[in-house]
Amino acid sequence: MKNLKGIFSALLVSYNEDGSINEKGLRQIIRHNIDKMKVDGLYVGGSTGENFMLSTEEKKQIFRIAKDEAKDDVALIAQVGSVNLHEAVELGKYATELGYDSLSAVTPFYYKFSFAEIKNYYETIIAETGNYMIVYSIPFLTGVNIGVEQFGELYKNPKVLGVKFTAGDFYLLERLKKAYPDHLIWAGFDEMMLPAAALGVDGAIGSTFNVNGIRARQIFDLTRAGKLDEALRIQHVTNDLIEGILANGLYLTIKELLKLEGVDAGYCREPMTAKATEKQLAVAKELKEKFL
Ligand code: MN9
Repeated sequence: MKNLKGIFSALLVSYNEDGSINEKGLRQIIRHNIDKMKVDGLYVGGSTGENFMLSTEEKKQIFRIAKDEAKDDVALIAQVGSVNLHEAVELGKYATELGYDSLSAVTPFYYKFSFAEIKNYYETIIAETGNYMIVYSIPFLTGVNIGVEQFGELYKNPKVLGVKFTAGDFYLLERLKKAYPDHLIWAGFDEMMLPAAALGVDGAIGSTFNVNGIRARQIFDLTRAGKLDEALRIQHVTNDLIEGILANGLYLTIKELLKLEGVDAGYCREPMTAKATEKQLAVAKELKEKFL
């Protein structure tokens, strides 16, 4: 298995204006991440890929294109989680056959599933695919909170490598690192990378690395090396950029920034607003000039 530590872009997907996948654009985004942002890997099919608005076939198409373009250049994680467990298993088998280094699955959302149900969901995907699993915990979107002991329950399965931790609960993060030092944690909020790295996370998975991957690596490495002043200086610049991106529309703005870098990042997928307004384009240009 490839090394799964380090800096992973949560891969953006290029869509045409009608919402269909723009394969050429997607390939360009992948190349940009590997060749220019120098990421260690790609997290495919996550929130940033606008995955939860896609059909099963479209999700497979993206896994296929990403593997075909990235080949063995970087590590690949396939997010296959779905409220439809049958779909998650089908996608998990598909990505495993394609050669993805690990699967990841969002905690099942919408219904208030019990922990026993959540555990069964992960056990089923692992048993059916035989691949590794990274729990994708993102309570602010799913409403699902998993505690320290519950993580321990999930970690009893040796295939569970760790968690993509998209939360600002640094007490929980620290308790997890202490309780399960052999399990990996990937930080999920780019704007909080420094404190997460200070607490010993093993890597980070983020949307903004598609355009800000070089600074992200600097923050991570400097923090791990104990050079906190320097790391904080770069986190400040990064967060000025992220603040601008969030205020202007998250994925849409990152796509416009990529376009200004010559990457055909396309449109967003409805129900998200597909196309940037003139005002949003102007803000993206300002951000590009200031930060990229
Ligand atoms: O995968 C991303 N989470 C979401 C992680 O997009 C929901 C993050 O990279 C954030 O986009 C980023 C901005 O808040 O930290």
